[in-house]
Amino acid sequence: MMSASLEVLRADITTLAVDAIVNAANSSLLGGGGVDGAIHRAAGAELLDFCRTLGGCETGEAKLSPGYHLPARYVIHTVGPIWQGGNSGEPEQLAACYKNALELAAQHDIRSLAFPSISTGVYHFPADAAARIAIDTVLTTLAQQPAIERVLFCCFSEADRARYAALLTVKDVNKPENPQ
Ligand code: AR6
Repeated sequence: MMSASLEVLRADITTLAVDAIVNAANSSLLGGGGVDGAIHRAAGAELLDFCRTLGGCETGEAKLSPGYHLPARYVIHTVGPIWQGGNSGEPEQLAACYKNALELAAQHDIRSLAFPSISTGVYHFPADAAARIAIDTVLTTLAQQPAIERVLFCCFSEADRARYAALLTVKDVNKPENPQ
């Protein structure tokens, strides 16, 4: 039985004091725009220096770094798929991002983490489909990872926050184990 709490909030992910924040990076892991750029700016130049040692990251995989100047202790870098119409494995690759990030977290005793809406910005994955994959994959993976206590879906827009909130309410995920 899953005992973790799933929460939705609208925030800049770089401000969150969780064990790890997840970065929607690109395969170079050498920074970019969007949430990736914000994380590198807030973490400081040490993050880029460390990422140079990681040798990049395949789509759907995840790699760990320290958080440096962030309030979060770690950053989990993952690379979402670029949307190409949906028939090129994008849904499975996006699910792999969430699954691999959570499994990497569990291996490093990370108990609380925050995800951005991976691939829904520059990579153009449709936001509703992406949110459903994010929630379903987190629920499925957490059932195998009882040490993870708290997962935050960190939305940047009010529309995205409302979308996640509606999907989580339908699933009733925080009841009855975690009445709020
Ligand atoms: N906090 C939380 N969410 C954010 C923030 C923030 N500070 N900034 C943006 N978002 P994107 P992708 C949201 O484009 O689609 C980069 O250049 C944003 O509104 O950051 O996976 C990488 O280097 C959207 O909902 O990532 C890659 O090249 C979500 O984060 C490429 O973009 C993801 O948007 C990856 O594209």
